[in-house]
Amino acid sequence: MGFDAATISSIANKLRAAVLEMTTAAGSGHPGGSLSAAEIMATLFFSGLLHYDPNDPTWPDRDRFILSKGHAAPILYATLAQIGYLPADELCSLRQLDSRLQGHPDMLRLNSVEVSTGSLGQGLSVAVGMALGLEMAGSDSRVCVLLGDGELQEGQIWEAAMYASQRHLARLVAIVDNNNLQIDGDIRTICNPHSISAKFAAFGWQTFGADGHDPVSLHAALTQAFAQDGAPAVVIAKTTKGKGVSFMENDCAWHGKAANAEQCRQALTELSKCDVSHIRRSEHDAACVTMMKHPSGASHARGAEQSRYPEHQRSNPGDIFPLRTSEQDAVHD
Ligand SMILES: Cc1ncc(C[n+]2csc(CCOP(=O)(O)OP(=O)(O)O)c2C)c(N)n1
Ligand SMILES: [Mg+2]
Repeated sequence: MGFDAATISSIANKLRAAVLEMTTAAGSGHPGGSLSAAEIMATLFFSGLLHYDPNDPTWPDRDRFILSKGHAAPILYATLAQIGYLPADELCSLRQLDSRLQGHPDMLRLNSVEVSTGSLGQGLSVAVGMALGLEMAGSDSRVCVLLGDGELQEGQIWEAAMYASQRHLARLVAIVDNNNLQIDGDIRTICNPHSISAKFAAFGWQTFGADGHDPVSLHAALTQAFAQDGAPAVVIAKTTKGKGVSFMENDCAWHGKAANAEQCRQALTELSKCDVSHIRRSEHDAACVTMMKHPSGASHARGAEQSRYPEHQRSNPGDIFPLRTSEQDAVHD
């Protein structure tokens, strides 16, 4: 799997469409910070940067990914479905009682989730421990962790950052989704973490900047970060919260609120210019998601821990949604 910017943009928008549909179907969830991370996730997972086995999420030599901003679970689940670790139609079960796809990632329900997250600030500490453990075991695996910029207000982040450089954890790479919004406003007016790169540099990290919606920029920064020797690295990706949906962009009202069916239709149309006529209303006024139904018609068992979804029932990479879009640019740090 090599890097191709157009493919990454296309996959990012498929992931966005999945985020919108699953949160609308659930009637709740976190679209804003999921949409801002779409290119980050697509570039990490679908350009050959992260090493993993699409047939085995527990492959011992895999690189580890931790979604420290666990409220963005929808973009993680969409990515896992795109890899083939989840059947696409399971995405419809987001936030349902006994679903494997809880509102925040649960490693006890889903073996492709490395760490349960949702309590902000903890993911980097877990990543540091994981990177140290892997190094001590003689492993070459990397540990990547995605942080929110509001999350950087947690003191635990900086304890972990300090210890990572103390231990020269060069195979640890953090990415900050720098959308400049948190749950209830602009990070700069609530508790300003800027300059993010100067802070990480002061803690002994190698720092890189990227336009978080430009796969070329992201891929270049991540490649440099992955090549670091002797120190952990952070990529500060400038993004727009709600990216790709005009009425969600830069509006923290969409941090933790799902679109209704009509808004979802509009969003999908904006995203893809694709035919959304096959998205139908459910009884609950949710946009449910015929295009997420798996071609095999196979259903998934809810509630029980499942092993890896059988290969013959998986959708092919690039198959989740018939979407395509071009993307523009981003903002700040
Ligand atoms: C320890 C903790 N405090 C508060 C929350 C509630 N909360 C969930 S998301 C969020 C804002 C996060 O902002 P940011 O990290 O910038 O995320 P993004 O903009 O990427 O969605 C808050 C305060 C939480 N999940 N954990
Ligand atoms: Mg933010």
